[in-house]
Amino acid sequence: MKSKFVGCLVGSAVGDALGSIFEGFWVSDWGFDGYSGRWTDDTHMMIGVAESLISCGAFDGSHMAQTFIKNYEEEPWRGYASGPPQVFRLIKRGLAWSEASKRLFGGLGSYGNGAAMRVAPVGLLHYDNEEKLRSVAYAQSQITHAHELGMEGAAIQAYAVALAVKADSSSRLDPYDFLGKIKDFTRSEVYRQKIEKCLELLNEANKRKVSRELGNGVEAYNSVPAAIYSFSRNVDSFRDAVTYAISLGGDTDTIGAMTGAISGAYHGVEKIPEEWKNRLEKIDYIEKLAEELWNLKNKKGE
Ligand code: R7I
Ligand code: MG
Ligand code: MG
Repeated sequence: MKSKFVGCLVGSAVGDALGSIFEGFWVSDWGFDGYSGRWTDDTHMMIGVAESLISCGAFDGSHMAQTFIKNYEEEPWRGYASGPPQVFRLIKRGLAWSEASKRLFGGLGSYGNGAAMRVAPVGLLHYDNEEKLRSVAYAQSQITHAHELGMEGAAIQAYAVALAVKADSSSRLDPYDFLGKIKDFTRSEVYRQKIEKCLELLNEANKRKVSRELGNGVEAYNSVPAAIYSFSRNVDSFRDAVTYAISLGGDTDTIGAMTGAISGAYHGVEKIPEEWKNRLEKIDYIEKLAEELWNLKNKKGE
């Protein structure tokens, strides 16, 4: 199980670093020659989630918001979208962590995938408590993504990580069963329909059709389903799952990161290709955070 915790966070960072080579492009004829192991805001914020959970021993919204702000100010060049830095400025001006994000996008908050791309540590810490997982996934979203579709995307991604970490990878996971559980978990009609499409498309060979129907964009509902699908149709291999995810095009670093988190949680860190781990930026620190989450989980036993 510890190897699955480490595989989840390392897998997420690897997917981000690989996918960032292609972010925003339609990928048809491609390779990973440009891989440097450098990751983007997706991993930077996932690290922030893990750091805050470990340091507080549980979710603390104010502390997590301050952790995001500190990390952002140290390395603002990681490729952040426009929303989170605006929220950070509002919080620094004195708004509460739970209020600032509601000011964005006409008062509804963001439905970008920023809350889902970083949520993996929540899926690990609360893998065995569905309601706790849901409430903490929503709460960590609220710091930057108040829109219900942004929050729901994060909850579904956390739940997918939880299912993957619980599954025994020595007996093959049934993708229909996996997708069925996620469909039952979601409270959103938008996501329910997307997960139904994932089920329908499991044997679809045409990638353009897959990305057209599931989406591959920066909106949470256009990228979380694509990541869950990429894992589901490539259950047997971390390499295949992440490569497939990135080949869907669009928001490739984020779909890669979310697929990598689920697949890494399923297979464990040993199954992530060495050539991808070798060059991964700050892999020792990411592994340490995963081990600390593992220790926290066992200390709490909840
Ligand atoms: O969600 P967020 O952190 O962005 C994450 C993405 C990932 O691809 C990262 O790799 C990084 O590149 O950025 O940042 P937000 O700014 O909250 O949301 C991303 C984008 O989604 C916004 O800049 C908008 O273009 C769009 N968006 C919306 N558009 C209209 N109305 C998000 N919410 C809305 C909305 O309510
Ligand atoms: Mg990014
Ligand atoms: Mg992205």
